Amino acid sequence: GRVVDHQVYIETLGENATKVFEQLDAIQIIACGTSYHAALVAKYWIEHYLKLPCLVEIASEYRYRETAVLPNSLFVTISQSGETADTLAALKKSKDEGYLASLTVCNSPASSMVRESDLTLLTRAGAEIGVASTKAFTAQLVSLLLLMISIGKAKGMKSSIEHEFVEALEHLPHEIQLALDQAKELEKLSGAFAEKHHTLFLGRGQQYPIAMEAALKLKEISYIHAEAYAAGELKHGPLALIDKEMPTVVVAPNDNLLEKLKSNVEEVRSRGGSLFVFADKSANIQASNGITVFPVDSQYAITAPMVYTIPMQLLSYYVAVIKGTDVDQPRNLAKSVTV
Ligand code: F1P
Repeated sequence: GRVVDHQVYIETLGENATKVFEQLDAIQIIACGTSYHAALVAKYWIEHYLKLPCLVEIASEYRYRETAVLPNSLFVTISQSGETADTLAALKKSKDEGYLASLTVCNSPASSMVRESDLTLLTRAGAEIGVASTKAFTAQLVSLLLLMISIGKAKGMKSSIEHEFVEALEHLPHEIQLALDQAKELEKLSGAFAEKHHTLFLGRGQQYPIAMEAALKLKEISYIHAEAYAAGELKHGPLALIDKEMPTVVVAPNDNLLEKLKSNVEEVRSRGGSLFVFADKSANIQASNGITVFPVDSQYAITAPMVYTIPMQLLSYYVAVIKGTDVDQPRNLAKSVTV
């Protein structure tokens, strides 16, 4: 419930950061798993608000391929542990590739990635017990938003935009609490997923990576096959999967993509699929036969990804509880993948 002190966070980057930010013309972000999904949200923000090209790639591909670097690029790694072998190898590889500098967004101050990076932004999420990353993810998103503000300031971003983002961040603990208060309703909803073998998650814009993260959480802790698609991609293949055995979760954006998303909802409903739409109260999506609407309080578009993440994580949690899987220690997974 504490208010975000964005100055403190930005200062953890150190004095050299501003000089690098003034010079940069592009950003390359590398990460794995949940951290990769945080990177994808940052891409939407950085390209939308800063108009800077932002490339995002999973570390296990980047580290092994021939890469071409955009001029004046900043190389960013995101990692909860700071020890993930693929991300660390990508960071080491980047040193000979002509980047302006490297920056790690990391939870662990004593980690290898922090040691190997020119700049560090600590997420300060505290120790995470579960293997599946949860609070590290929302903390990464907050940190990446602060990073964007920091780069924006060095690039002459309007102070009115900065104030709007800081206001959204100050409001965030309250909105997260409201989302957590909905746990009981999510528990009730979870039964509809626990009895199925598959789930489809749909999102658009900055909520598309949130749909990807929701699918990953369901896979990781409840062992249910889940896939995420950008809603506009539905008609290019996944519509063929829709029937009454395939629940579809929609992470609705509260921005100008909402109208497009409503037509995607109709595409699923008219084919007999059952829909669970997580949407802002003002979105005006009507519950009906086949459509369950779950209201989410999210006043600011910029922080909506953090807010919508909470019901997604809780849903996976309650599905896992019904299925009796080990939520903290899922089979076959390790907290830190160091090989
Ligand atoms: C990346 C990651 C986590 C996931 C699991 C395996 O770790 O894919 O997102 O939850 O623990 O590793 P990291 O680089 O963010 O520490």
